[in-house]
Amino acid sequence: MTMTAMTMKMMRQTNSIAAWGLLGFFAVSLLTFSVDAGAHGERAQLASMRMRTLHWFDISVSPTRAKVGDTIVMTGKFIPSELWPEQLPSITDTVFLNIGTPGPKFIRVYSEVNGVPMIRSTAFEQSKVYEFKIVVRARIPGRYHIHPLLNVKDAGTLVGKGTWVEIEPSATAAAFTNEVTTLTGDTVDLESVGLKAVVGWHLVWIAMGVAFLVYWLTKPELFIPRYMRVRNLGPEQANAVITKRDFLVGGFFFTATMVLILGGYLWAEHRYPVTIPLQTGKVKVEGAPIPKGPLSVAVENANYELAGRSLTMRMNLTNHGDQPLSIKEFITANIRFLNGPVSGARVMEGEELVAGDSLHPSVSVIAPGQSIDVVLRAEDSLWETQRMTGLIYDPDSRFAGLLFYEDARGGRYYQEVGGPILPKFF
Ligand SMILES: [Cu+2]
Repeated sequence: MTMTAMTMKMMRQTNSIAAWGLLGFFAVSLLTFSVDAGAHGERAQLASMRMRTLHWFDISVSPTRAKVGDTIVMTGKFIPSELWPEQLPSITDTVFLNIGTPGPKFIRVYSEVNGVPMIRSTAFEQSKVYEFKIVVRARIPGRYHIHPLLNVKDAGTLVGKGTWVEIEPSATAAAFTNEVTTLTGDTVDLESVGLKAVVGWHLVWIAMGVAFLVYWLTKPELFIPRYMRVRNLGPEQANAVITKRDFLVGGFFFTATMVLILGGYLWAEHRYPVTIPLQTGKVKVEGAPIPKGPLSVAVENANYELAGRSLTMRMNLTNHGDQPLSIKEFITANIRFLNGPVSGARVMEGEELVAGDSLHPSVSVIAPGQSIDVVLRAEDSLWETQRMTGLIYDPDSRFAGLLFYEDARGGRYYQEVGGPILPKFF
């Protein structure tokens, strides 16, 4: 078998594998969408990535019912994990705070982290608390699942917990406007500014492209006959397949393209004489220390029980304070495991991924001065429905989460706990 034949065969095989893969992908997507039309991929992210990248908490969206043109505010906090996966580009490099919505259903009016406006990218430190605020205005009616998210350079998008928001048409049913005053003092509506130019240029380039294709595709000989002719004529005669007319038409398209680009540039310069480039620098934002309180935690080991849908952590807790500390909550991968009923916790109306009575510590209250071994079990079907079972396929099996506890005066503390994890199959 010659080299070419082998390659051809391999290509055919690769193609068929790719084709089957693609078919399978579509089938699975169809199935997924028909089963759960609401979700949009947040569960598809690796379990380990959801557990060990960002701990989002205290996320609140208000109001969750609004009209077109109304302002909606999302607030919350996050802590970049100390156990950030080694293979994932770090959040300490470049990151941008954003909001995840299904299409341009909102406009982002303002965003900040720890009081610093987040118009540009920034960098975050691991194990620091960051409090964010994102202000959006509703643009198109509908019911949307919106998430806070961080775009980490080279790592991709890491999403926080989603909230359903319902947007109704405005009372007057007037079209949505987004007016801003430019630095030169003009007031423009960003919904329509420059739209004619965008449409116009698209039409020009579509016309150019179609004309170019029509010329070449309507020639009597396409690729294979031309290839045969070149082969018959011999390589030194290959130029003969290009006629003088082909040459002229090619030259015309080349010149027209250059003239259009230059013309467009000059026209834009004339139309908008004062412009500044898009800003790309980074801003600096200080992280706040984690309010750990007087509790020190030493994780000994952890198991993930497949059948029991539970994570069991064994840890030594020492209370250095003068107040008893009671364990309240464990958050990982945006899932809240509460020690007690949902009614007793700070839960937002309609909040998702909250499992009441799902955190079972062997000891709930750590007395002042006490140092004790505690077995903490976080157990709920959410492990399964949120596809956290993928944890066991991780070549670097470790977990991380936030442990919340309170003192008798209502002081609220938390810290990150994490470490290696072993799956248990029976
Ligand atoms: Cu969502």
